[in-house]
Amino acid sequence: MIHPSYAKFSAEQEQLLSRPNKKTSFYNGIYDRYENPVLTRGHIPLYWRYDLDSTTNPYFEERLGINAVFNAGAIKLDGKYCLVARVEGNDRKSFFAVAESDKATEGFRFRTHPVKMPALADDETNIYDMRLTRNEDGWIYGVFCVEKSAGTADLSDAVASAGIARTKDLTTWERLPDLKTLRSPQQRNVALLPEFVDGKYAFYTRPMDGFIETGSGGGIGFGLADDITNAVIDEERMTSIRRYHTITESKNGAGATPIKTDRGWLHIAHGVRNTAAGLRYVIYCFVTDLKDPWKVIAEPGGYLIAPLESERVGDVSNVVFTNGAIADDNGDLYIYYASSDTRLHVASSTVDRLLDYAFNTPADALFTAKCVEQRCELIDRNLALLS
Ligand code: M1P
Repeated sequence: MIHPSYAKFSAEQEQLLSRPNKKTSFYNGIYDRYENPVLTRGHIPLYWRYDLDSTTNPYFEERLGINAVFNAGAIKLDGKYCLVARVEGNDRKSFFAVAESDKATEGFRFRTHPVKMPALADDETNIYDMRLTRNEDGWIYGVFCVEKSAGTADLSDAVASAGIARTKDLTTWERLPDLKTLRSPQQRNVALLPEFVDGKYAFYTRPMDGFIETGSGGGIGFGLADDITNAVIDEERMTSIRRYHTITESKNGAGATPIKTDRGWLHIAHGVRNTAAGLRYVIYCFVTDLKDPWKVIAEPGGYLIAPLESERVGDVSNVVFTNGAIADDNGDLYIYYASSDTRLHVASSTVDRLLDYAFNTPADALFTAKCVEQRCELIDRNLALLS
């Protein structure tokens, strides 16, 4: 018999799932923020968490709790906005789950089951942060982080690599061998380009010496693989690089799968700097050349999105992170970003607006004196206009 509490909690959840989402008063002319997150742990179906049977669960206790729902890959499929979210159980293990909606900013509901991603080995401890790419070979690819223990005395020492799987419907996945990067020991934040480059599969990578520290990894890399069923990258060329005293000083990484525009590949990535309060993650933007997609042709200084107000607090505070965005055919753009490794939000803009931002925002001048010159030039032009 179904526990009597189920009806009450189910009705409460329905209110959450069906609530409308409005733009906030936040303004910068570049994008809009929304009042509510689009996915939280409260969106997870009750039947994933509770044993609904009152005989086996008389106290209606949560049996398999969910800690957080965040970093989601995004794609439009059969007219629906689809998110492949990182769902983290109370046991700290992450898995993927598809939530979909007819609208980009509200109404997301999870499919009946999480993704049963085939594992390649018994020691794959954790998988997370999928980037979704509709590739010109006809498949939808998911590229994600696969984490294993390094097997050393330090239990937090782990090894990260880029897992690859493909699908047509986001439910059934064919797992392919992990990406091999011959010159980088570890990888995270890898994204596949929708188009071939020189007839090869093109990946944005993030070379890392260790699990947390990128070490000699200088930024976001780019490499080509002949065969997706045995993807091997030899040389990684640098694209957007880390720089001293910028938002990417500690590390950076590809975010949403790059979006093709008339002016270049639009990237919405993340940058990390260290502070006395720990790492601070922000989202930034750059554009690469259509023909030579490793060449950065525009990179505005500073961040596009930084953690704001309640976004600043969560399991890993002071973090915004994106691995999914959807550009509609009419040019509307939705950036799905998570805050503090806890919940998922949306920001809306248009491709044209972001390109205007990318090409017309001054690059980071790198030195205070030059940054002041940059600002005074803006002030003087405005004062002349105002006088
Ligand atoms: O905790 C913040 C983020 O840390 C990692 O990103 P990066 O590899 O750039 O440090 C990822 O684990 C990401 O999922 C997480 O949001």
